[in-house]
Amino acid sequence: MRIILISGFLGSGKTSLLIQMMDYLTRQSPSPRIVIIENEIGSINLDSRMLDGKGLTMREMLSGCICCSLLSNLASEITHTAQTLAPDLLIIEATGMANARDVITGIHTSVDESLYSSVQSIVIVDASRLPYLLERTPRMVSRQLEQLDAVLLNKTDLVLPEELGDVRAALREVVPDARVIEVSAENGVSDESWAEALLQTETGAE
Ligand SMILES: Nc1nc2c(ncn2[C@@H]2O[C@H](COP(=O)(O)OP(=O)(O)OP(=O)(O)O)[C@@H](O)[C@H]2O)c(=O)[nH]1
Ligand SMILES: [Mg+2]
Repeated sequence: MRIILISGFLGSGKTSLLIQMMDYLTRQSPSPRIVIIENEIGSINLDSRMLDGKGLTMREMLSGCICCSLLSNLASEITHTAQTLAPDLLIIEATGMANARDVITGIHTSVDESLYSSVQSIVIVDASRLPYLLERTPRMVSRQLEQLDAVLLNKTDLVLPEELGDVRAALREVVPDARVIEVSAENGVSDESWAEALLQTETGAE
């Protein structure tokens, strides 16, 4: 079982992108065995009816944040999912509060490593708000970008082409070596972008 963690600021587009990722994955393999853990009550909700019949199962953890109060529940949920459903892929959408590093450290320390093959971290960044957030809460931004395999720089449709270079450069200052993929959930994400975002690399425990 491979695990993908999707995190990023409140409203950055996690659920919108997750829905499109499901569409991509179901086109790649017609009945993928995927379980989604939603730790979100967001503006766009994943409707379990959208997932029925596609080999997708959703589990919700809505009473707190998986990076802190629900971290041990997350570990039990992952363990239970692996032992009962044994999907090929487990995707976790974290709350806007969560730092990928905390969640991943929790998984590495509390879930038996024989139950999963890798943990990938994809962080969603809202391109239209990044300059503001970097000015107001730079430490929070860098905390959120601490442990990742790819950044999806989303909402590029809201940024003027002449301003996108500055946003890109500002992001690069925080994560110089990260794999950054520029996307817009609004305009649709290309298969090439998904292939690049989902390239298998593993985020190790630190
Ligand atoms: N213009 C534009 N709007 C977007 C894009 N992606 C998401 N949105 C909008 O941004 C809002 C938040 O999107 P969500 O997908 O719910 O974001 P989220 O990160 O899951 O939000 P929370 O779960 O509340 O943290 C919605 O109104 C989306 O329609 C994008 O690429 N461009
Ligand atoms: Mg959401």
